[in-house]
Parts: sequence; C-alpha cells; structure tokens
Amino acid sequence: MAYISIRPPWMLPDHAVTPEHIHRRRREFLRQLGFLGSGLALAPATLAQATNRNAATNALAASPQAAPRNPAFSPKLPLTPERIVTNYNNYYEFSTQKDRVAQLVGRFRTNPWSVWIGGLCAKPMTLSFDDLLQVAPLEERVYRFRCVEAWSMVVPWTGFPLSKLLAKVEPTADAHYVKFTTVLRPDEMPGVQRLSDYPWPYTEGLRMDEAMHPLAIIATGLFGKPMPKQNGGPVRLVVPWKYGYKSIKSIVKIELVRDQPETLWNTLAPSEYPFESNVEPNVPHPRWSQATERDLATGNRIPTLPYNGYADQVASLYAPK
Ligand SMILES: Nc1nc2c(c(=O)[nH]1)N[C@H]1C(S)=C(S)[C@@H](COP(=O)(O)O)O[C@H]1N2
Ligand SMILES: [Mo]
Repeated sequence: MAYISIRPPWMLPDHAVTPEHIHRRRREFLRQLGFLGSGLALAPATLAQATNRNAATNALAASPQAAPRNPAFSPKLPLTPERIVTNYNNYYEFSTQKDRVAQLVGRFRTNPWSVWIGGLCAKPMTLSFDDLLQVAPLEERVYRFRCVEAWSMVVPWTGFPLSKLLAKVEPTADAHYVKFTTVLRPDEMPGVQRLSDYPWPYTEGLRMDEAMHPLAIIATGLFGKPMPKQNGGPVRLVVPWKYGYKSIKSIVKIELVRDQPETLWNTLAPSEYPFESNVEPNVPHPRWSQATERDLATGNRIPTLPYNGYADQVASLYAPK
C-alpha cells in the first residue's frame, strides 16, 4: 500500500498554493460561460513536451559568468544547492509544477536576445544581450530569495544594479514607475497555452525609487554560469526584499511610465498580490501566514525576516514622509 504522508498544517503544497486555485476558479467560471471544452485536447501536446528533456537544462551558450563576489551585498549564508535552485522553479509560462519547468524549457530560444528600454526617457534604446553585459561590471551577489508561497532559498546571482541600466536611458522627471515585460512565445512555452485565460505576457513593476535602489539587480547568471532558462535566462530582475513574483524572468521590455503599471498577478488577484509586495512577516497572505518560511536547503521552517533581511537597507524607502 502506498505510503501517504500527513503533512503538518504549515507545510503548504507549494505548487498548488497560489495560482492553481485562482486558475481553477477562473476555469470554473469560464466553463459555466461555455468557453472551455473538456481540456483533454491539451494532453498530447503536453506529453510531447515531456520527452524533450535533453536540451532542457541547457543554459545560454554565452561566456561563463564567473564574476567576483561583492562582499558588501553578500551575507555569509550557506548557499542552497544548485540542483535545487535549478529544478524547483516557478515559471508559469512553462508549467505550474515546479519540478517540471526545467524539463520543459528545451524549445525556448534565448539566443539571440534583445531588450527594449524606453518610455519616459531621453534616450530609448534596444540592447542586445552582449550590449547588456557591457552596461556595468558584472558581480556576484548572494541574496536571500523568498517566495510568497512561504519557501525560501539563498542564491548566488551574477548581474549588475538595475540603476545603471536606467541611468543609460536618462529617465525624465515624470517617470515614476518602471514596467517590466517577459517574452511571450506560446509555441515555445507550453504553460501559456494551458493557462490561456491568464493576462499574458507576464508583467511586473517597481516604483522609480525602488528600481534605483542598489539592491535591485538585473541578473544574467547563477552559480557563476549563464542564467538557466528555467531561472529566467538570459536576463531577469532580482528584487530581494520583495516576494519572488516581483523578480520577473526573461525580460524583453523595460518601460518608464508615469502611473503604477498593471501586473499579471495584481490583475489576477489584487487582494493576494499587492503591487508593493514587500516581505512582511506580520502581514499574512489572505490564505496563509507569512511569519515563517520553508528553507529549501534543509526543509526546516525558519522565521521570515522583515524585508526578507534587508530592512537596514530598504526600510527608509517606506518611512512615512
Ligand atoms: N515571467 C515569469 N517570471 C516569474 C515567474 C513566472 O511564472 N513567470 N514566477 C515568479 C515567482 S512566483 C518566483 S518565486 C520566481 C522564481 O524564480 P526561480 O524559479 O528562479 O526560483 O520567479 C518569478 N518570476
Ligand atoms: Mo513566488
């Protein structure tokens, strides 16, 4: 007989916590309206993807990114094993199952790549991936990373401050927010087709002062190598004091805007995924506590820190004026 583990109440089924239930709710709604068929038609395509494993974890064929570690931004914490970081992923364009994402990225092309940066600025530009690597010296930073689903890890990213990139385009005085957009290629992203009622492409945003904070980075590498596709290769955002969904993957567009931009998660469920999304242990998610988190390296439950441990650096951004 199969062993059935009874999970303690704090142990959330990570993959189901968030969007599954929203997805289900939306599907039920659409089905009632007669918009959805049986859903069985999706199965063959999904199986075909599953066999496409060889190329799956291939990273971008670019120069290795072994950059010097910046100790000022790298607390001395044990790293989460690379095997876990690269095989336990939230990337809904591919799958809602964390352990499936790395197996489904094989068809996703990340070379060539370019990023458009424009909107309210004096010098809009399109940068190739190689141009991006020249924006500022690459450095390694060891950051805590905390998902809204209450799990966390410690990760060595390679990248450079987002502020350096924004400075290049010379934002105008009315640029109050930055909007980020992920590439949308349904043919290469099986999850997009499955979640066809989501407001794709994936979008996120920051206030201008948050975007200019030195902790916010554009990341092009992980564990000294090019960013794996499942982790958001070739280029993603990392904002370590906010919940993980703010750290948008595979960016193709960065737009300076006047008003707070719409984002995918905030559009789907505003009460569960506020725009600001700072890590705040005292503010529970509507469906679970945020006081503790499951450390992916050990499986242990550990306390969640205000601003994910970065309060000294970022709390002033949120002080009453
Ligand atoms: N485009 C895109 N970016 C995304 C996501 C996604 O589904 N699509 N998931 C977010 C969430 S919820 C988390 S926790 C992190 C996960 O990053 P990782 O897989 O590198 O750990 O990516 C974020 N960025
Ligand atoms: Mo997340």
